[in-house]
Amino acid sequence: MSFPTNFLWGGATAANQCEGAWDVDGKGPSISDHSRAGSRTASGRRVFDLEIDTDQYYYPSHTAIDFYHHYKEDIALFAEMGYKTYRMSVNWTRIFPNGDEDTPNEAGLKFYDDVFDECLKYGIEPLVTISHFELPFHLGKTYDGFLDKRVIDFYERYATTLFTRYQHKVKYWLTFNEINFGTLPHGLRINGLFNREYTETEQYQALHNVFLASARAVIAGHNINPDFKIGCMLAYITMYPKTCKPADVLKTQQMNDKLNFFCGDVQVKGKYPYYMKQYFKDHGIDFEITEEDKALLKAGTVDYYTFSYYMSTCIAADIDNREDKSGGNLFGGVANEYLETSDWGWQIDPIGLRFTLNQLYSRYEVPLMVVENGLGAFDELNDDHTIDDDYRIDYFRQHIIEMQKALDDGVELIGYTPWGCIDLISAGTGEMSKRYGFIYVDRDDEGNGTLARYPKKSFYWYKKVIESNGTEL
Ligand code: BGP
Repeated sequence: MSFPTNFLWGGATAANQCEGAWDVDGKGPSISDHSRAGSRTASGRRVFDLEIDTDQYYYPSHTAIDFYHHYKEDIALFAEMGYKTYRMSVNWTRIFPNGDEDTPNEAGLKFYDDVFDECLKYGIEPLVTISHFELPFHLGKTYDGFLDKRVIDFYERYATTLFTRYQHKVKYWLTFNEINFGTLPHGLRINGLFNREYTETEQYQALHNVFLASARAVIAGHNINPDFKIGCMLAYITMYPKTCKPADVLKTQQMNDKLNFFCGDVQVKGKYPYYMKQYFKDHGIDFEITEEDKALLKAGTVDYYTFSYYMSTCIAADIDNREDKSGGNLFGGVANEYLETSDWGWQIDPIGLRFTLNQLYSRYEVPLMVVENGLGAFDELNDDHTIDDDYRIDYFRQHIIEMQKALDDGVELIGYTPWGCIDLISAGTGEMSKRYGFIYVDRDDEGNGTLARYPKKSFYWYKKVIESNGTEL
């Protein structure tokens, strides 16, 4: 079987990692604008630090690749590749600079009108993430983010503003990027928890409020335009038992439930799963879930499920999987001897994508979309401005073959938007040199460079893939 004729081939970015222009046209600071590429760790990797008590804003995200002023050129290149869809995010702080204003910033709204018009001019369907690591800094600093229920109202107002304004331009929406990331200690900032230490109860209370915000947005969106397709988005890190020891298998199931399935279960099935209720009991986690909340979660379930897929990991019963990160990822886990890793230690596992697509479809039976997948690598710019990224082509080829097989398995997969389709700032490290794109951007980790865009070898390869609807790989 080949890819369906209306398959949504495209690419993905996020505002905070590409737009730059952090304070232009009335934009306020987001949590990303308070982040900077930090010091290098012992392994040579950078970590992304959050600076709370300073007015100093840092490269990279405040300038990034200046998509704000290059969007026409960039979208023209996406169109040249034949994109059917472009996944992007709206920067909350362009629309509500502090997050708690009564009225939106017209200049911010106008910018996205222009971006969407540019996409539609080429027949590219925008796929919009409403919140992708761009929480207004003020909401974190003053309210402790989603820990405060008023922030649910602010989010709903923001989402409703977008739905109303763009109802004739955008059909596909995602409420929160990688919502499950907010359950990890280093992910708390995305929900605005960064002023102090927070108890586990508070962390789950904040996440609960994010679920409620998402559900309210789904309901509001469908009221404004019943044709809207509103989805969830999770970071999915496929987990295998390290060995066939039953204890390893059981541990894998437990970690998988908590880290991969939990948020999707709430957003697709509309209720908390039994294993989390038990986890809360066992750990003395006690926050209020009212009858009204339960009804809201039920009424605000998503239309489709999307996820990022970069790697798999292995879980063992007798070690602290969260501490051991030899599997190369943020969820923890140990190395898989059968897999190779990227330059950043992420385990490359195309077959794991087929496995995951089947796992998710059998659980949810809603349309699926892979909205992030890709290889962060060091690219070399040749003298003639070409880039021979055969390793990236190889990575995508293998993943697309497995998606094809998942379609053959009967999975309803409706789209594929590789991550960082144009080089941008890494969310995890703040580096520019961790490049994912089909398009090279002349800019380095220190912010030097002309910002010129150069198609890589993979650009022409992906164009052919889309043209042939996935048959020429
Ligand atoms: C996901 C995020 C993206 C993106 C990607 C790659 O977690 O949704 O924003 O950045 O991962 O990660 P990194 O940039 O750390 O390589």
